Amino acid sequence: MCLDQILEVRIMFSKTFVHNEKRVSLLKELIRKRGFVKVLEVHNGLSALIVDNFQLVEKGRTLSFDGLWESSLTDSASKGLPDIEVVSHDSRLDTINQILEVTGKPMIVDGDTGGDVNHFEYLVKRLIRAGVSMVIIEDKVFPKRNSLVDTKQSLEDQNIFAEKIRRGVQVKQKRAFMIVARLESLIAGETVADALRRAKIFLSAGADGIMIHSKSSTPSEILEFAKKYYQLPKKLIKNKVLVCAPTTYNTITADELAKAGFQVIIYANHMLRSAYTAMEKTCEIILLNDRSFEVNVVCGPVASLFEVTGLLAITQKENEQHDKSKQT
Ligand code: SPV
Ligand code: MG
Repeated sequence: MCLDQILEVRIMFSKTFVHNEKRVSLLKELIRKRGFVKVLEVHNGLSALIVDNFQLVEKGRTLSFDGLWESSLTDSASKGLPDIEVVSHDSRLDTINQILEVTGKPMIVDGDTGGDVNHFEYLVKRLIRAGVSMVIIEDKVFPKRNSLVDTKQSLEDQNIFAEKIRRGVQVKQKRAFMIVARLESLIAGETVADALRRAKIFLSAGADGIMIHSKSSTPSEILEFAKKYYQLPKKLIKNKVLVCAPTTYNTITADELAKAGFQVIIYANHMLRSAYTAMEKTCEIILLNDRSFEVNVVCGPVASLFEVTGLLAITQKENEQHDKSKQT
């Protein structure tokens, strides 16, 4: 789609309050209703407000993201730290709560390895209490390394990981909260067959779905996985969700991924990557020109920040109040 086809960009700053109990089940309801959901990465209150509010009206259709991805990579990077599980669950929950406080869309949390089984039980309870809809944990050894970095990746023992899933499922009971097992076989240089074998084990342990991850530049291996996944016994995959994060294989569209059977499509790091580039450009332009005039082209007006954070609405009310008191 090209930008000149876009008829209208709407930013709706409706801060609707969503009760946590209701919010947990929002994602499951959306998947049931729409068939698949598009989820974008957020890393703080502001990035989340943008994704939560952004709407495009194109050819009479309203386009928007369905949910928020709280990424370990971008949460860590926002704190100036590497994506190696060095950011504690407490610190992650600070970011998660910051985002949930100002938004209304369902959230998927990147739970890294989940820690050990006991840590994972606590994490599940804390995420449900916070209002999160889904946690995805990856079958790597703690402390994991980001999947896109060029290093040796160590897969967790399948039985240890299956036990982690089982214990998480016991804690969440029958709630709409989802626990998804992320397969890192392809990241670790293993085969699609290995990923499928692990998928069967983790689904049997009660996982609500599978995320197949890949850092290939083409979608062929995740498409092959999806095809074979849907040949697994029906009772194993009934009511389960299939998830992917098309970061490196990003020429495939969400529609094409949905047709291949993916119900959750995660754009995993794009809000922070684009902000990073804009911020570097800002440093460059101010230094080169010895003033900030030239940087206006990459900076939005401060009024955008006033509006998105609710300051405009507050001053409007205050001004109305002031006018009323002047009249009386
Ligand atoms: C993240 O966003 O932190 C992820 C996806 O886990 S990836 O960076 O591809 O590992
Ligand atoms: Mg991560």
